[in-house]
Amino acid sequence: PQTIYLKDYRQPDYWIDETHLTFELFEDHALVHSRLFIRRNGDAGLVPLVLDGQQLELVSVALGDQTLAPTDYQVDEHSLTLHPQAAEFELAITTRIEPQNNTALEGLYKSGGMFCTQCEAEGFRKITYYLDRPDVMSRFTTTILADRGSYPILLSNGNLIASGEHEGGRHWATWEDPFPKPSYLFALVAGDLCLIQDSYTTLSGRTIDLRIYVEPENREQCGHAMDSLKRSMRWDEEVYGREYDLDIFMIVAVNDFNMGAMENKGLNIFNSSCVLAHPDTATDMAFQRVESVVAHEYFHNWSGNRVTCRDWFQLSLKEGFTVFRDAEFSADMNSRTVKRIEDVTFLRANQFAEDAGPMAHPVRPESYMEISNFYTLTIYEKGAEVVRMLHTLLGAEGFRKGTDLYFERHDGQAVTCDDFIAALEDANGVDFTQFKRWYSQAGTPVLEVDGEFNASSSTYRLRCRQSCPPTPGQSEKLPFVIPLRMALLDSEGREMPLKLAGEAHARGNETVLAVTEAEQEFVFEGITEEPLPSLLRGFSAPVKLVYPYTREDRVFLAMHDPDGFNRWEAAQSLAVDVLQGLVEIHQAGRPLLLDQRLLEVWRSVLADAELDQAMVAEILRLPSEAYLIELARVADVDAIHHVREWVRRELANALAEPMWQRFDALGSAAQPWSADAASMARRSLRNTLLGYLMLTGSSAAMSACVRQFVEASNMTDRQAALVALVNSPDEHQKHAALQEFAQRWADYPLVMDQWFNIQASSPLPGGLERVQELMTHPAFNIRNPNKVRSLIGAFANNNLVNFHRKDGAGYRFLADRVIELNLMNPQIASRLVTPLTRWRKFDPARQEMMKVELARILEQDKLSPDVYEVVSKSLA
Ligand code: BAL
Ligand code: ZN
Repeated sequence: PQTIYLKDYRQPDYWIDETHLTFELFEDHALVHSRLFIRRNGDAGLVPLVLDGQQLELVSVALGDQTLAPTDYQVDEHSLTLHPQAAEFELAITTRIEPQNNTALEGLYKSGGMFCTQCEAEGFRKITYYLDRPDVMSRFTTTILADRGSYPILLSNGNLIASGEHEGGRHWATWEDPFPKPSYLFALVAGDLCLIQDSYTTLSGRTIDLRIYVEPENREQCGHAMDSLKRSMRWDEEVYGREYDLDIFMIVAVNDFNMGAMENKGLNIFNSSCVLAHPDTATDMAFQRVESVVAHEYFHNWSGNRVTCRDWFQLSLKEGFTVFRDAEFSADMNSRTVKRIEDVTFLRANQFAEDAGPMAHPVRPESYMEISNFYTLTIYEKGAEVVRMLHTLLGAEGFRKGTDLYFERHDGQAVTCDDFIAALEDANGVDFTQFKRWYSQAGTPVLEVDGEFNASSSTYRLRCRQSCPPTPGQSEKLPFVIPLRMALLDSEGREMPLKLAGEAHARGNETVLAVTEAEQEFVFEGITEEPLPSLLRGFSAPVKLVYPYTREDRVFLAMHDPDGFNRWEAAQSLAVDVLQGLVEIHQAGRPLLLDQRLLEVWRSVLADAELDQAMVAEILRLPSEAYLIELARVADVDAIHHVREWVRRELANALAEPMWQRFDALGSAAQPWSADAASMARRSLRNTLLGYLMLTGSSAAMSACVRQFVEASNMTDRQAALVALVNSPDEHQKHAALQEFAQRWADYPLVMDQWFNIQASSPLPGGLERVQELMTHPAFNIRNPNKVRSLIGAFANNNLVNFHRKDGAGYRFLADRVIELNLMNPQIASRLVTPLTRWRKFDPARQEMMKVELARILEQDKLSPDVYEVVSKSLA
């Protein structure tokens, strides 16, 4: 495959002002008729028109009123080239496609009995020949013609302007979208769907028709998505001044979908896992995911659709910004601190690993082979961190001034990350030239800090040193702008007033320092006792902070830091330090002994009745194996797993009594379910405690767990009990619970996804054999991405001891699945291969086995560009 470079960007030779599409849908094919009104760009002279197109059968082409002969144009695997003479003309093309055979789920395909589309990034070219690039924005009118019995619902972007009957039991509908848009935002749905309808009145008084379409059996599971949508609409009006623009907003849930959801103009198409939520079938985590994905896609209407990307290198322009927006929305709807903890935990375990791996790339990449491979944690999550830093540096008000200007200046345009920054700069009179290195330099910066107290001058000197490890194609990095939110704590844990030497004004008790140099000092005045710094509060920059805290310091911060996030961070880092120390002891073959300080912090948090219950749960959870692997230079998976499990058991045994007390005080899983944050927090803490108590092996814990499994009023509690049973040594209880669960929920694919996931993630021995057997289960289907993720993905990403088993069978299994999926669904295949690409993290024997599997994949005939890019780069 070819490499595409940002530096080669140039405007298209032609624009498409209007796009008129007619889809004739049949069971064994579809005909797509397009009529395009095309205009040459500027006075480029006579240039060929090269339209993108893949896997299309070209039926006819007409330029103006003249049908072209095959000698008038050239067709190859990727394009159709024409030679128009006029500067403005009408082009009519008919293509034939086979949606029922489209297993890649890109373009027009069938999911169950319905037709649907996924066009981002380059799926539209699998529907018809087109200038399939985001800077070509066109007004779309779409007519769909299909059998009325099988496809009573016909949807596309914009407003329904006409519909009617057709011969042979068929019917048609025409939709018109008044907003020019790139082809990646095109959508079509045809199916037998039921409608859940509501309405929303905007701040300016317009009434919007809100519609969620799902398969009839899912009708009862849409209330939460609808509520989330209305809350998102209100929030975007209040926080960003953005109102919805069409009169109708539709969401359609489909079962087979490569991503979470897609923000097509006025017609969002969702993976059913991100729409459906009912307390009987969905966990609290699923409820929160639905809320955040609904919000994310809705927010794209402005950050993505009204203002879109000039080219795919700018993907984070819309994705990073929109993830930041949805994270702030979720923080406002739920607990801000807990949301931040969850996001930071995810970022550090996963995006940091990406930044340290062979696919590391800047937030604005400079090249790619297959753009689908760049829907990454770096573009999304790190991109959101970059926007968050801008928000931190400008303050909420300054940031809002900047986004107002951005939306006003660029409405209806396809723009770049530089345009976004320029709007923030211009609205605030600041210069972000250096800051922009966050867009161009890959890798996770390391921020080393130390402090020196001088009693005689009453000063405290904070020394900062930043560096960034080399990443592919970037050996040297220039200093970043790192916003360092911090405070200084006295011996009672109180924040000290901050005044920097050389500054006229004091900065209050908390401040944001801008670290801009490779080495930089900040001197605080009027400091009369040795302080303990509370650094990088709220994770104010996506960096690795290194400060020479002792374990006592961490204990102190975990108990006393007034900042909730940093209290959690101190407890986590204490646990990391303890776990890393024990891994070394275990490797040396010496007996393990638990640092009592960790125990005391856990005991005190457990007894803290003031602390939000969700926070207690977050603090009690130990750092994940994935995070410990990310932190290790050479990760000893077996030792990490052994030590972490040992510490969990030690904590459970030592704290069993207070854990029981707290557990009992939190009520029962049988009590009626409620969606509010306090109830979710209660369930979260109760289930964290249940997990610990089950490790004691006591019969009391087992009966509490079994009772919870049987009596739970909701899926969160039932599933937590199932996880604990599946991971317990009691084979009888485990099998009984698994069987009961599978029988009860056999008709609920999303619940069965959880059933697969729980078993695939269980670290007990024999994990690979379990997964292989589950692949033959009737509910498993390798063509369904949710099933692949919940069984194969969960095994390779969450079940690290089993995946990395010493004989390499886990690697071989994953490579076989990647090969199986390579042609069937290249996007899913290329995502699935990620764990193998991290081979550099492991011991030489495992490295070798992982590389052998990667090489075996690379040798396959007909490797998709998606898989080729990831595998070849990881071996380079
Ligand atoms: N644009 C792809 C799906 C999403 O990020 O919303
Ligand atoms: Zn998005």
